[in-house]
Amino acid sequence: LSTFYRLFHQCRKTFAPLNLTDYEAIGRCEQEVPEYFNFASDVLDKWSQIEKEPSNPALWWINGKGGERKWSFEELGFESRKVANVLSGPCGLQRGDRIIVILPRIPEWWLLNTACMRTGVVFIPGTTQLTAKDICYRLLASKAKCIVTIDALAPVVDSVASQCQFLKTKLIVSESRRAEWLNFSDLLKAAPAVHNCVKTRSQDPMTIYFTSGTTGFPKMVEHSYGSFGLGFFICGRYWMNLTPSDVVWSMSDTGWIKAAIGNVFGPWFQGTCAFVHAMPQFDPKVILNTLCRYPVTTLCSAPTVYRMLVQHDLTRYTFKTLKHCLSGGEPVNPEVMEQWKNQTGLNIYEGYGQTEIGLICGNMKGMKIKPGSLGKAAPPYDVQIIDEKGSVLPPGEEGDIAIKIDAKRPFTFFTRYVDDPVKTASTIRGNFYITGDRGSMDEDGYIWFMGRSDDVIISSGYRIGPFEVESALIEHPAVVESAVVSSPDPIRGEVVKAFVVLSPSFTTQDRKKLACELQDHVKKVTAPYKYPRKIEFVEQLPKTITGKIRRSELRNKEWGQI
Ligand code: BCO
Repeated sequence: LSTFYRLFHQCRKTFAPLNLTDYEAIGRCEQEVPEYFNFASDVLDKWSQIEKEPSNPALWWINGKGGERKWSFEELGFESRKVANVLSGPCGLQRGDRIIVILPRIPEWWLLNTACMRTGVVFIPGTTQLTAKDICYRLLASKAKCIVTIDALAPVVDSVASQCQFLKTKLIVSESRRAEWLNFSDLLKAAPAVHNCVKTRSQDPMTIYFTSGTTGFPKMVEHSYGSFGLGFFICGRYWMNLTPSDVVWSMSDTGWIKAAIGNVFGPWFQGTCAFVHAMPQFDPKVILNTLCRYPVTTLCSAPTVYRMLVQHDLTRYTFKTLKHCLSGGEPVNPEVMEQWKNQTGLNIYEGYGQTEIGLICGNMKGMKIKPGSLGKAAPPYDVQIIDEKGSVLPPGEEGDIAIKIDAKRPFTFFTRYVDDPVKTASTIRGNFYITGDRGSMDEDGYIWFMGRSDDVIISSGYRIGPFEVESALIEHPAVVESAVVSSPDPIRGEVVKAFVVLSPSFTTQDRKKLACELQDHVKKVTAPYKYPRKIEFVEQLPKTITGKIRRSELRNKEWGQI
C-alpha cells in the first residue's frame, strides 16, 4: 500500500500545474489580474504538488547554535493549515480581523504569515524593537483583535493591554506558559491538520505595514492579495533572479516589507528556498561564516550591512555558492560596490522600492550596472522625473521620482493608507504617483537618487519620522524643544541628529552625560533604531514667521549645502 501511495503521490506531483508564464504576464500588467487570488492556495499549495529538482526546502532556518528546521512546501502547507485552525479556533479570529505579529526571525513567523492568508486574517508585522508606546499605538490604530509575540515582549504588551479595547486574544510563542496568554505550541499540537483555504478576491486586504512619515505617528499601508502576492512575481524572477535551485538569504527584520519580498513572496513564487538565520544580534562575522558554510546562492541585504562587511578582510572567506547579491532600503555607495566586487568578484544589484509600492527600479541580472544609480524602472512601472506641476522633466534634471498611472492604478500599488483618505490622495499628482523621493534620470533611463522631498530620514535602511523622535525627546524634562534631521554617516548612510534646546535647570549639566541620557530615553520611549546618534545642544531653533521649525535649514547645514 505504501508503494502505491508513493507512486500515486509522485504522479500527482509531476502533473500539478503552476503557470508561471501567466503570472509573469499579470506582473507585467499584460494580462488581467484574476478576480480571485490567494498566494497560499494558488502558489504554495501548487508548489507542494510539484516534484522539484533539486529538492531544496521551502524554508531553511538555523539559529547558529545547532538549531535547524527545514520544511518542504508540503510540510509548510501541513503546518500552516494547523496554524490556520489555531487562528480561527482558539484565537477566535474571522476573515477580515486583524492580527499584530511581533516575532524575531523564527519559523513561527512564516507559519503565521501563511496561516493568515489561509484564513483571510489581516497580517500586521512589527519589529521586535517596538516599545510599549509603539505597541499600544499600533493596537489602537489597527483595532487588531489578537497579538502574537515572545517572552521578552509579553510583559510590554501586558503593560498596555488594558488601554487597548479591541484586543481580545494574546498568543505567546514560548516554551513556558503565561497567565492570560494562549500558548502557540500547545495549540499547534492540538490543532486539526485539515483546513480549507478561504477564497480571496485579488483586491481583498491582506496585510498592513506601519510606516513613518514627516508628520504624526506611523501610517497604515494596506496591501491586497493581488498587490502583495502577485505584485512580487517580477521582483523575485528578474531582480532577485531566482529559480527552484536557488537558496536566498534575505536578512531583513520580520517587521519590514523587505522580509516579505526577500523571504516570502520573492522566493516562494519561484519555488526557491528561503534561508533564514535567527541572528538576534547583528554580527558581520556570523554573516561571513554562514555564507561559507551554507549553500546560499543569493544574498539580499541593506547597504549598511555591505558597508559593515567590507570593513573585514573578505579574501579570508570563501563563498562557494554565492552568485547574486542584492541591496535595498537605502542607496548603496559606488565605493562599497567596488570594494565588494574586488574582494568577492560579485556585483551588488541595487533595488529601489518602498512599503507602498514594492520594487520601483532595479538593476536586473544581466543589465549594465551604473554604480550609484538605482537602475531602471521595474516592470510594470513607467518611472519618470516630474516637476511640481506634474510635467515630465528632460534627462539630467532633478525633480520628483514618480510613477505614471494611466486610467487605472497599477494593481501592485498599496490600496490605501487605512483611515486616511487625505494622505492616500496626496500621493497623486495629475497622472503620477509621487514617491516622496527626489532624483534625476539619464539618457539611458537610469534613475539617480538625490534625497527625500520631505523630512523623513533613511538611516541604515530604516524609514524614520522626525516627529516621532521629537515627540520622544520632549517627554524628557531636560528638553524644551527639539528638531530632528538627517546627518551624513559613512556606515549608516545617514543618521538621526537632534538639535535640542535645554530647559534652564539643565543647562549647567555635563553635556556628554546628558546626551547619553537623552539617547537612552528615546530608546525606551520608541523603537531604539530611531534614537538620535548625534545630539547638538542649541540656544534656539530656526523658525518661520509663523513659528514652524525650519528643519530644512538644519538639514542643509548638516549636509554642507549652506
Ligand atoms: O548601534 P547601537 O548599539 O548604538 O544601537 C542599536 C542597538 O544596540 C539598540 N537597541 C536595540 N534593541 C535595544 C536597543 N537599545 C536598548 N534596548 C533595546 N531593546 O538600538 C540600535 C538599533 O539600531 P540597529 O537596528 O541599526 O542595530 P544594528 O545592530 O547596528 O543593526 C545594523 C543593521 C544594518 C542590521 C540594521 O540597521 C538593519 O537591519 N537595517 C536594515 C533595515 C531594513 O531592513 N530596512 C528595509 C525596510 S523595507 C524598505 O525599505 C522597502 C524596500 C522595498
